[in-house]
Amino acid sequence: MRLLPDRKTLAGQEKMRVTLVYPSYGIEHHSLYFPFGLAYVASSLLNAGHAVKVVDMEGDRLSVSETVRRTIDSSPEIVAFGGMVTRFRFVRELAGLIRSEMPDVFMIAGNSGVTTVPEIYLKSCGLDCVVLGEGEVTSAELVNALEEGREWKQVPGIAWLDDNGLLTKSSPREHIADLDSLPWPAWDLFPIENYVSSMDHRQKKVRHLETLASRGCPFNCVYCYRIYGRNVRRRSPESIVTELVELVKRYDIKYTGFPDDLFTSDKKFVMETCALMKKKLPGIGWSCLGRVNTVDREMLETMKDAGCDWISYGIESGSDRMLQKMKRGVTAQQCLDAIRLTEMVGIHAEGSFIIGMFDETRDSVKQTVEFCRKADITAPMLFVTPYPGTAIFNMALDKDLIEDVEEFLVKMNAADELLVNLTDFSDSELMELRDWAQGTIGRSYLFKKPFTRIPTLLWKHFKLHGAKGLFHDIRAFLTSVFSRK
Ligand code: B12
Ligand code: SF4
Repeated sequence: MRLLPDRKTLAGQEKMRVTLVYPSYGIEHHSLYFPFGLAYVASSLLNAGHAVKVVDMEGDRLSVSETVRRTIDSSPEIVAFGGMVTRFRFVRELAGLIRSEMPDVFMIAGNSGVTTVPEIYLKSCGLDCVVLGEGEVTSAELVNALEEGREWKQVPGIAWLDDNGLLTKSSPREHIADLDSLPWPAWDLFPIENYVSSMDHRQKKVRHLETLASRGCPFNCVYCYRIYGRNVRRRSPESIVTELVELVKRYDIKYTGFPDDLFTSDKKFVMETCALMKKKLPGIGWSCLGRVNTVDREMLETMKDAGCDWISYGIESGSDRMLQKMKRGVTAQQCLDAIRLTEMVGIHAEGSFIIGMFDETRDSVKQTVEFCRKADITAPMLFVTPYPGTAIFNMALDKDLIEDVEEFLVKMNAADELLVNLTDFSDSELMELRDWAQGTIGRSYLFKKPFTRIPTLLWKHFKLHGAKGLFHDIRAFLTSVFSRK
């Protein structure tokens, strides 16, 4: 095992030089997603008096070698990686290259992936330690301990490999009780203009930047991992809106949103936040993630009135049996009612769907297709993927469905590929079923209002992919129409 360098050499300096590295999303895409987690960690380190730099592979669209070069050029004493679990392969590659150039640099990482499979990150990426869970307080205490030459292993909320290569954890870190006490994310350390001016998640070109209003979700869906736990902590509406007003002032944003686990988990909170948004942020549109059993007409009307024009609901399946398997705690009828209600008050309702849960059958997939027809929505249908930390990850491990977890992490991307088959179908059967379901949902949506929806879709694709992409899309579309099963 590699011996850690003598950390005492880091002691006695005024500030630690920390370089935060944000790995790439991994696939070609038109939107850029601001790394709130890393930006919160950055502001917390700045507050603690450290010299923080950011190398943003995603935001600056850097190659691996350019990311490594910029990291080394920033002459860091500590390199800290962020990015969600799907970016593991980049962390591994970048960490290896940086380590070979800077053998003594102290390397850490944090995020939901690291928190759920710390041993793999530590071993494969050669990290000195990882930060588990919420990173703001832990990272500041860790860097302070390094700066002062204190025993960093006593900092709560971290994990490392002992001399025998065994995973060792310090005492757990308590959740941050008062989210209002956190400094705002350090937006300006990142190439913020690239994020603000990129397409938003609706594929619209509007100046946008989101803000985090709450952490945690009280529900228990088996395919979901909640780094912030079930106990929901919310910022005060004043704190949220003050930050948004600042974003409008600084970056001239016209659109925002809340990438919380679940923005609509509490009606009173939503109503109060909306009231303040309406007063202080006239003309600013926004979107959020919702759950069908947490919204009602009064709440949706208030949201609409405060600028909300888009809500994404995790519907996942049109089969009550599958919804129960997923421990969704809602029925397909509730999903349908919420989508109709949302559209009725004038907010666009988006649904997300997954295919390939344990015990999925042709019938359950047909029910999902039928659900989309009734709800008159279309959405990408992703394969159920057992992300680390979820109940289905443990079930998949118990059934020996994931042979090599590290390889699984390396292959992860945006769940449009089948990585682990949890069903009784063969891989090819499941992929065919997905293509059939996706095609049928798309066609039934387009042909319901062909004169408006088909040109809108073509225009959107032309904007996204240019003429060549458009031609490719039309060909794929015609092929799917003429090969109906
Ligand atoms: C917004 C979001 C997205 C955005 C992109 C966000 C981004 N910047 O990359 C979009 C919509 C594109 C997206 C896509 C996907 N996402 Co997503 N996403 C989220 C969501 C809702 C919010 C993320 C966020 O900003 N959180 C707020 C910040 C403050 O929290 P944080 O990032 O966790 O950071 C804290 C700690 O993790 C830690 N930390 C983070 N980084 C670092 C770095 C250091 C150095 C340290 C010390 C600490 C630290 O400290 C931070 C502050 O406390 C989370 C759920 C959630 N609420 O976290 C899911 C989540 C991260 N996504 C998830 C998944 C599965 C996906 C997809 C694979 C979905 C899919 N099926 O396609 C894709 C992956 C795409 C890809 N190729 O990477 C899972 C990850 C599961 C797991 N086990 O890791 C989550 C947790 C959702 C869930 N509940 O299951 N996602
Ligand atoms: S999928 Fe949504 S509602 Fe279910 S546990 Fe995760 S965040 Fe909560």
